[in-house]
Amino acid sequence: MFTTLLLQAAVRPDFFIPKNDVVGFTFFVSTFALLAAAAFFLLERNSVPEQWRTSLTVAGIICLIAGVNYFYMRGMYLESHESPTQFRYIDWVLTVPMLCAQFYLLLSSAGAKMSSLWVLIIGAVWMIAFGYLGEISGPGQSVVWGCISTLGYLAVVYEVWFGRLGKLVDQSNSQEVVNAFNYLGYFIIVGWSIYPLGYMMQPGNLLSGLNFDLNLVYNFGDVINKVGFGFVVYSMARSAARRRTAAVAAAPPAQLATV
Ligand SMILES: *C/C=C(C)/C=C/C=C(C)/C=C/C1=C(C)CCCC1(C)C
Repeated sequence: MFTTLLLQAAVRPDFFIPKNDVVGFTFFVSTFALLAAAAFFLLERNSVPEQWRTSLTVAGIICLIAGVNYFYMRGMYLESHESPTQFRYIDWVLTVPMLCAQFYLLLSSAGAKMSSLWVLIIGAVWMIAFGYLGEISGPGQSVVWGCISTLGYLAVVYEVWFGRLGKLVDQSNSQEVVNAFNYLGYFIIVGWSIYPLGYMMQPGNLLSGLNFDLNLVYNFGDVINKVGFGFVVYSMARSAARRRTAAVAAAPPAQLATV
């Protein structure tokens, strides 16, 4: 495997990133950031309380899928300098529903319903499917598809902040679950809004005048959101573990069973 990589590097000039290719460089950096994060979350899995492990595994797999996908996107981009649109949307259609599942996993022991998970997944798939149509439809139509896509985005935001999930988290008695849920909720409002900005930089769309490569925006957004989501889960899980240790140390033996 490694020798094949070295051989490829030797015979294929496009394997190297030309100087001044900023976009190519962000494909490269994103690949390694995502793969490193995947390794970290998966290796740390057993260092957090049991209740958080599935969430951490899911975070690791999200980064792994995206990291492998970025490896291919990087290659395609360096060879053709075209946007690897199909690859990107295939990645999103897998990983965004998995990011949505993180909300459900956090609250599943508190009684979250499968139907909430379906609202999130259908909203996310809707958003991505119509966004894809907008990216392949050519200038002139991408604004309309973008608006239709945004309805799916709003459905996800609504379900998390104002729908059943948002109400359920108010009743949770774990400070870490509440914090994790709120941070992830901010990620979908602030972090995810990076993507429509990138989308609007397409020719014929609202921000095309900026003359900015949308890949730069998407590459940045993917690392922030995928690694960020995992990091929120990881740090809240660690804080739950610390609080538990402190409680065990402070409690007289007879109370241990209730900690
Ligand atoms: C890891 C990948 C993530 C979190 C991707 C998220 C993608 C979006 C939030 C995309 C949103 C879009 C709109 C809201 C309208 C225009 C089309 C999209 C698909 C770029």
